[in-house]
Amino acid sequence: MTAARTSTPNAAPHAAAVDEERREPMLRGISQSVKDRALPLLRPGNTNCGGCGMSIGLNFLSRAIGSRPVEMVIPACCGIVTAGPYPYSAYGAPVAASAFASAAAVATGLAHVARLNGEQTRVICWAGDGGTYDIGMATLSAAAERDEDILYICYDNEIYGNTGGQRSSATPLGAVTSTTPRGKTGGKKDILAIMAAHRIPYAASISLAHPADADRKMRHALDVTGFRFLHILSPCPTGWKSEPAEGIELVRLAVASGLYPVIEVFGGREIEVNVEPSFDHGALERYFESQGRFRGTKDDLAAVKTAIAEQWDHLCRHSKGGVR
Ligand SMILES: Cc1ncc(C[n+]2csc(CCOP(=O)(O)OP(=O)(O)O)c2C)c(N)n1
Ligand code: SF4
Ligand SMILES: [Mg+2]
Repeated sequence: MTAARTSTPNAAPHAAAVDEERREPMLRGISQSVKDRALPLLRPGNTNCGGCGMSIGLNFLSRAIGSRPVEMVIPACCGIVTAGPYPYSAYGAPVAASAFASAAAVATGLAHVARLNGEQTRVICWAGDGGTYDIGMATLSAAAERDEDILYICYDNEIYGNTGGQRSSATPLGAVTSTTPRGKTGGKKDILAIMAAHRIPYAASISLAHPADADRKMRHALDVTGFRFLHILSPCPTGWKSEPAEGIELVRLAVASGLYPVIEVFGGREIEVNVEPSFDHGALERYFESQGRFRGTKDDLAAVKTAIAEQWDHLCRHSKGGVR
């Protein structure tokens, strides 16, 4: 558990501090303080690279959380390095650092303790694609199947970023990583479909290029009870070999080309498409050309287009038809 560091030197009056401790007894003296809640979730001093999509995602989440009390569980991804060294933390909320395999199980425990204490705390897992698609899948699937009252958010940079950029099962076709030096030969797992297949109350994909849609979904996911899953395509300039300033534009191109469907799934069955792509071939080309990880893999574009067409054929046949 990393302690939430207050950045103001003025100590709160003793009585108020004791009172606060009483309200969040399980966290003892390291509870989220009223002062912390007024600060953003991601505070200055964090270790994220410039242009990291995860930073943007955390800032979106911060706005959606507002004054709700939250606790976060973060496995061993870039997101836990973000906090900085113990006992300091760049997070404006209490964070439990978990092993990869147990993030959803740890979050389950925290959610049950909060309920037993009669607290309104919302428990959020914040995990990378390696921790979600691969290493944490067993406990994630189990928590979803039990419909635990947790919000699981996967920021997907499509690699094991923290350990030097190895491929994960979220790495897309053609991407060069440190373990796929000639480009990955297979495509991504469809994580949203996998999670929706657990018939959870809510699953959605978030586009960092569509802030209003993202905010609506994050607020909804924080409000609903039961297991909620959000997926964020998260540009990683370091691993994608892209310009730090172009992250949002890359997401916009991924959405416009149909590569990244922006959808939500209710109860595992009801699909709504939130942003209609233009299926512009130019957008797909620019998405690939702007990232060094796709350099020399242009031949894969035809295969990518086929995969996009197949996915949208499926989505159109199963969605309610309306685009918000
Ligand atoms: C069980 C286990 N296996 C491997 C590792 C080594 N490891 C640390 S971070 C990491 C990559 C994490 O990738 P991801 O979850 O996508 O997060 P990112 O670093 O990309 O933010 C790995 C493999 C570990 N800490 N624990
Ligand atoms: S390696 Fe990528 S995901 Fe990790 S902090 Fe840097 S930009 Fe963000
Ligand atoms: Mg990753």
